[in-house]
This record gives sequence, C-alpha cells and structure tokens, in this order.
Amino acid sequence: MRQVLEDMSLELADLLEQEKDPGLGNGGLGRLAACFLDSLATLAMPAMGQGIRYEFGIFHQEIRDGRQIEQPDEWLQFGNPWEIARIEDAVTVGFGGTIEERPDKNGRLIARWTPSHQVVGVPYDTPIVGYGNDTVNTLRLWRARASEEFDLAVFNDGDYRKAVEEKAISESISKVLYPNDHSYEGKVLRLKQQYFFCRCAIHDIVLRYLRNNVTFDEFPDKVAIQLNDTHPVIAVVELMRVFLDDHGMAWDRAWDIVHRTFGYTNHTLLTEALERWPVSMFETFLPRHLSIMYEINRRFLRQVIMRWPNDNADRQRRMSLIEEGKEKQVRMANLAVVASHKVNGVAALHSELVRTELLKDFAELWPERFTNKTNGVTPRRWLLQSNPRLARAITDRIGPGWITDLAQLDKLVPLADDIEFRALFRRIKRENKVALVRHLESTFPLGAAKVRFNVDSIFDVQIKRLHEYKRQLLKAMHIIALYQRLKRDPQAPLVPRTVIFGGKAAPGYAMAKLHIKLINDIAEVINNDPEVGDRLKVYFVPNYRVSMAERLFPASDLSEQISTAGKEASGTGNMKFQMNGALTIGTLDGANVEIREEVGDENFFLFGLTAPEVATLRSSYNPLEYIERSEDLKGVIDLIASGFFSPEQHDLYKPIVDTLTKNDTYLLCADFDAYVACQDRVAKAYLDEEAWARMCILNVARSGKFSSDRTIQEYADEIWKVVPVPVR
Ligand code: 8GP
Repeated sequence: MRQVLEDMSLELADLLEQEKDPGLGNGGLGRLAACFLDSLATLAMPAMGQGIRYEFGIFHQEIRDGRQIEQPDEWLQFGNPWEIARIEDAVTVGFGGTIEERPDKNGRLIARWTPSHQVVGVPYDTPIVGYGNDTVNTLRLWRARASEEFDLAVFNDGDYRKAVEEKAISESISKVLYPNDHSYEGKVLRLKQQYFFCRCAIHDIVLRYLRNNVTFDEFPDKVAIQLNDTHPVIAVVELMRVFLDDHGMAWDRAWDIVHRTFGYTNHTLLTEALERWPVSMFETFLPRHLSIMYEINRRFLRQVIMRWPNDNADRQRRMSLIEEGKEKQVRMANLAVVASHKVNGVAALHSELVRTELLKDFAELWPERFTNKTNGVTPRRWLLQSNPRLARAITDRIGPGWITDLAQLDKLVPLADDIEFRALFRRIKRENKVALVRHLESTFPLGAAKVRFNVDSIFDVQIKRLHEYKRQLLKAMHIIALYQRLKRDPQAPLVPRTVIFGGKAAPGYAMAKLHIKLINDIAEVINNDPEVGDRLKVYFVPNYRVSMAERLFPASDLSEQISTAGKEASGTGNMKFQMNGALTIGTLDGANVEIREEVGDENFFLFGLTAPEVATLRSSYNPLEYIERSEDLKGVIDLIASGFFSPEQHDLYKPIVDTLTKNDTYLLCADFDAYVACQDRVAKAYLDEEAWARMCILNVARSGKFSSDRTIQEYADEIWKVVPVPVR
C-alpha cells in the first residue's frame, strides 16, 4: 500500500488522516463495545454487534472564545468504503396501531398487532477482522428508510408535499445520535430508535436461528444476547412478541427461552441515567409491547409477594416494572433484571454497589443472577497501533506474544530495573510527547501553536466526557492553586507541568459547558503570564475523539482518574493510560481499585474519600467547613468568584462558586486538600526520573488484566457459554 501510494507521490499517513472517526457513540460505553468486537474476532468467537447507523454521529466540538460550539458530524459526507449495504436483508418495523385478540384453533387467544405506520430497516455490515487469525465477524448497523408501499400509497393520494415530508419523518429515525452521556432523555424519537434497531436485530437473530433449526428448543443454547445497558432492553419484549404472536408459543415456554437467552450489563449507578419511559408513550407507539410488559410485571409481582408474603406494599412498589405517580413510567432497568439470567457491573466495586444498593431488592430475590465483569480495552488499538514505538520496544524484549495474550507483559517486570530499558522508555515517551505537540500545533494554528509547550514538563492529562462527577473542576482548581503559589512567590520551586484536558459536554448540560469555559479562561491567563513562563501550561484539546485519544495516551505522564468515589462505574481511559506507561492519580473508584491492586500501592497516587466514607459524610456534609479550614481552597474559590478569569463578566462563574459553597454534590471541597497534597507527591516523584521510569514500566508490565480479551473470555465462559469457532 505504502509503495503504491509513493509511486503516486502520496503518503499513507496523510491518506489515513483523511478518514473521519465513526463517532457512533458518546463515550466509554460505546468505545467498550468497539473493544469487545475486536476481542471477539481475535478470540474467534462467533459474535455480531447490532446497532444504529447514525447519519450524524457525536457532534463535532469547536472552541470559540473558550466556549463549546457544536457542529454536525457529517462523517458520511464522502462515503464510507468499509460498509456493505445488505438490501436483501431489510426488515419492516411497525409503530402505533391496534391490537385484536382472536382464538386460535385450540381456543387460545392470539394477539394480532396491526401497526398504523411502518418503516424499513436496512442493514449495513462492517467487517470486524480478528488479529492474526482468519475470523471476520460483522458489525451490523441499521438505517431507517421509508417503505416502498408507504411511498406508493401516500404519493398516489396526490399530496406530494405531505408525502415527501412523511418520508423524511420515517428516515429521521436513524438520523442522529443523542449526544447525552449519563443522562436520560424521554424523547419519542429516542424510543423509536431503540425499538427500531431491536426489532431489526431480533428479526435477524431469529431468522438466522431458523436457517438451521426447526423448533426453538435449542434457542438459548445457540443464541446469547447481551444487553449493553438499558437502551436495547425493549428487545426482550420484542422476542416475547415474536414467540407469542408470530410463532404461537405458550407464555411459559416463551419466557423460559427469553430468560435463558438474555444477559444485562449495567454501566452506571447515576440514577439520572436510568431509563424510564412514560407508559403513555408505549400506549401510542408500542401498544402490543406495553400489554406484554404488563403481563411480565403481573407474573413477576406475584413472585415478589410469594417470596415476601408479610412485607407491606413498599417492596412491591420499589420492584415493580411500572413506577406509579402523576405520570406512570416503565423502569427499563427493572425489566432488564427480571428478564435476564445474569446481571453484571463493569468493575468489582461497581458490581458490588449494583448488588447492595442500586438493585438490592432484586439481588435478595435472585442472588445467583448478580456477577462482575471488569472492563478491559483492546491492546491492538490502544498499544500496538497507537504507540508503535513502545510496542516495538516491548516486542524486541519479550516477543510478540503479548499482542494476543496481554498477561505476557509481566515479562517486563525485571526490565524495570534495567537502566538501558528505562532510558529507552524515557526516550520513547519524549518522542511521543514531541509528536503530539507537533500534531496539536499544526492542527490548531490559533490555539495550540500559541501555547509553547514544554515537552520536559509533566504531561498531566484528563480526557473524558465532561461531567460534574468526573470532577474536571477539581483539576482546574488544582491549577489555580499552583498558579497562586507562583504568584505569591515567583521563585517558588515548581516542577513544570502541562495540563491537557479534552472532552465533550452534552449540549444541554450548562454546568459542564461552563466548566469548559472556565478551563479555557484559566489557560488564557496562565499561558500568557510571563512570570509563569514554561513552568505551567494549560490546554483544552478541541473535539476529543478516538483518533485524538490515540495520540494523547502514548504522550501522557499522569492519568487523572479523580471521580467522586462510588460514581465512576469502571473507566477504561484509566487502563489505556496505564498500558502506555502513564502513572495514575486517582480515587478508589471503578477500575482504579483493581489497577492499584495490580500495580501495587507504591506505583499509584491515591487520594480522597472512599465510597463508604462518601456515603457516611453525605448526610452531614457542609463544604463551608472545609473552605474555612483550607487557605488554598479558600484562595481558589475567591479568585474564581472575584471575576479574575472572566474580566468581561465578573459574575460569569457564580453558578460554579454557588455549587462549590452550597451544593457541592460531588464533594470537591472535601477532597481538595488531599488532592493537592497528592499532586505535590507526584511532582516530587517526577524529579527522580529513574524512579519515575521504573514505576511507569511496572505499570505497563502489570496491565495484562485490563485486556478486553480477558473480559470477553469471562463473558464467554460464565454468561454466554460460547467457545471459539476458528475458521481453520
Ligand atoms: C460508562 C461508565 O461511566 C464508565 O465508567 C465505564 O467505563 C463505561 O460505561 C463502560 O462500561 N457508562 C456510561 O457511559 C453510561 O452509563 N451511560 C449512560 C447512558 C447509560
């Protein structure tokens, strides 16, 4: 390829740069699914991904005047050569309409759903190629088209304008990804998106099964469906509907098969992210599904009563699939648990909290259902491809086995004490930093090019979606504290630092967007203060995405994983940093706990309250007590409040100051001093470059657990009962 392009005076690297990221997810949840597909193919597992082929993926983020501006992501503008439209596999999807019940020949009532309108799902297949084997799996994404019969009918009515309009409405279903991460939005179009792709996927799965089977007896042995959070949970009801209405199956048998087929993965404890659809919406768009859900609920509540005959109605109210109230709602997480034979969280701590808090009642009823599957990331993308220098160095020393068996990285442990290998590691890290800076400077001539980065400083990096629980604001406050130290005493010793942020805020999340503005305003002041020089730099990378992440992880020294304990389900960026030889500063949250266990306490910068401490503190928490006690903290908040960073509008950051002082839900004030003190330990450690390199190498060496190959093997063994099917 390289040769052919050279003959045409083109560079492969330049060509690869042209390709747009398929940004078909929001953050960690979607990216995890992509890593899983890579691992499934590499492990030769017969598996398929199902989803929506959004015409517009996650918005493109621009930063203007320090603020986030959203632009449409036209990723299909120049076509997409990696997909194949399978027009012959199109599926019709109905909405609305009426249900009739008629007795069948045995006198049993069979429901007949006649939808009031239909759209067509057309699958687009992207091949997913295994590493070093002959497996090619499929990612099947569905696009919504108006149905041809529909076209004919409305166009013949003579109202051309209306017909075109309705066609556009049908096709709007797969138009755009909802850009919310961790927040629930009860929009009709979103419910339609969910049903649309679940209907298509279930149709596809059943059809494929029936190619080789006559009865459904073996369905759960041949098919496993994993629900990636609650967004596809309607698939449970759709499979029930297909069994009951299309195949005349009896309820108990249908339910038994469904139950043995589905597994459910929970990805967050934040209650604002838990999906609850208004019953009225189901009545309008999915009336048959609503009646099936009511029956599932009726039978389920009978079980609850039998198990706890003497409990008052409280438990039933908590566990019911239907939340009573002014507006009745269907609780999709409850439905997922009732329907699935296994329920898992995504890191040990998270799974424990799912079991003992979020879904406590259900875990009491069905303890055997609840398990953990700690997340992982694919080392092919996140080390081999993104960090070729380090990958080569590793392969030179221990051979290429690590690429498909990441546990082999532990062979690097002795090399942490090898002075030559440490020198090599440091050289590679520096080269990666230089390459990152070059890229940023050429991509952002008006932004990064003006910063004058110092590649010998600590590259201190926080890249993830903007969310209050992830506490980008805490990092920003640390920067202000360092700045005030320098201003108090310009000669103060300060280990040079470059703080890099990246991440998108949901367009409707005003507070998160204000945090972006504050970070950029802080950067403006600090980067242009001659007294600071190159000892402290701050940069917010616009439009953080996978292709940018691939350049950032290899160039990082310090990984910021500073969420309020108990809030980050797992994190996967934390694993990518570790694999690329960055050290973590973090709380005991999500997979940080397990990363620390692997690398050892002495190779991890721990600070902050633990999840149980957070829970205890909550009831009595008053941020003012912490502010009074800490001069640093008070100084930081006063400076923000003074309008120092927003001279054009002095009260711009009042919402942030008010939150910190009155409504500090994520306990920034409580953790601030510990965080700053821990950062001082980081800075001190960085000064001893030999010891630092040693720690970094040990982090890489002990990242084997966090391969998504390990995670997928666990899902395969313990939930899906699936074994590899090698092509040869
Ligand atoms: C994310 C978690 O926040 C993150 O810790 C974890 O690593 C990742 O999932 C993969 O498991 N969760 C979500 O993105 C999420 O729950 N989104 C809400 C819309 C459900």
